[in-house]
Amino acid sequence: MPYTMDKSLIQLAREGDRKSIARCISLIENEAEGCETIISSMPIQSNVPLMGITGPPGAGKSTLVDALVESYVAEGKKVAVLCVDPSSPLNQGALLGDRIRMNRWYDNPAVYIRSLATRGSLGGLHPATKHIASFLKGCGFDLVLLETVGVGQSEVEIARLADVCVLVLVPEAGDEIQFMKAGLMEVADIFVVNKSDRPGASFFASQLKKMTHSAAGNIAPATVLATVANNGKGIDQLKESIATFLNNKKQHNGRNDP
Ligand SMILES: Nc1nc2c(ncn2[C@@H]2O[C@H](COP(=O)(O)OP(=O)(O)OP(=O)(O)O)[C@@H](O)[C@H]2O)c(=O)[nH]1
Ligand SMILES: [Mg+2]
Repeated sequence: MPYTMDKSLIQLAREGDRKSIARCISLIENEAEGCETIISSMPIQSNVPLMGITGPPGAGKSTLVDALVESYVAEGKKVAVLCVDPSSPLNQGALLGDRIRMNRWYDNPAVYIRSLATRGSLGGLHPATKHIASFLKGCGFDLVLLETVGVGQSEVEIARLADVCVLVLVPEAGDEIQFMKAGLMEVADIFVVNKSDRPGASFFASQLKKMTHSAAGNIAPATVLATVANNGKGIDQLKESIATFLNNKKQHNGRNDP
C-alpha cells in the first residue's frame, strides 16, 4: 500500500495540511483499505458550499473557475478546486490544460487544486467524487469548486451533489438549444453564457431566459448571465448570483426543517 493511514493523518488534513489532504484523497480515490474511516470522520452537515461548474468541453469552465478563485482569494477566502473529467479515460489533455491555466495557484496557501483521473462505469462521475468533495468541505476551506465536463449523466450527478450548479454554455450553443439534452434545463441553478465577446451571445442569452421562464412555472426561474471568463467580465455578477441562490436555498431549507 503506497500510503499509511492513521488518526493524525485525518487530523492534519482537517487542519488544512496539503500533503495529508492529498494522501486522504488518494486513499478515497483508490478505495484503499481504511478509507471509510476518512469518509466517516468528516462532518455530514457543513456550511461550506460546494459549487458545481459544468458544461460542454471547451466552454471555458477552467477559465471561469480560475477567475472565481482569483476573486474569492482576493476576498481572503480559502478555496479548494476539484477537477473531474469523465470524458477522457486517460485524462491527459484536460489535466494538462488545467495545470497550465491554474499553475499560478499551486504555491498559494489559500488555494488547493486536485484533478481526479478516474471515471464512473456509466460515463458519469466516479463514485469517489462525492466522498472527496465532502471530504474537502471538512478541510478548512471556505468553499469548494467542482469542475466537470458535461458528458453522459455527469451534469445530473453534479446537480445532485453540488449546493449550487452553474451550467456554462457558449453563444454557438444557441443553434442547438432546442436539442439540448433532456433534463439539462432542470440541472442548472445558474446558466452562464460564456465567451459572450463572440457574436450571438445576447440573442442566445435572451432565448435561454425565455426557456428558463417557461420551465420554471410558479417557482423563480434560473438566472441567466453573460461572462467573458478570460477578462473577468461578469464574474462579480456570477458570484452575486451564486451567493443569492445559496442564501435563498438556506432560508428555504430552514423553513422546511421540522
Ligand atoms: N473568446 C473567449 N475565449 C474564452 C473565454 N473563456 C475561455 N476562453 C478560451 O476557451 C478555451 C477553452 O477554455 P477552458 O477554460 O479550458 O475550457 P473548459 O471548459 O475548461 O475545457 P475542458 O475542461 O477541456 O472541457 C481557452 O482557449 C480559453 O482561453 C471567453 O470568455 N471568451
Ligand atoms: Mg477545463
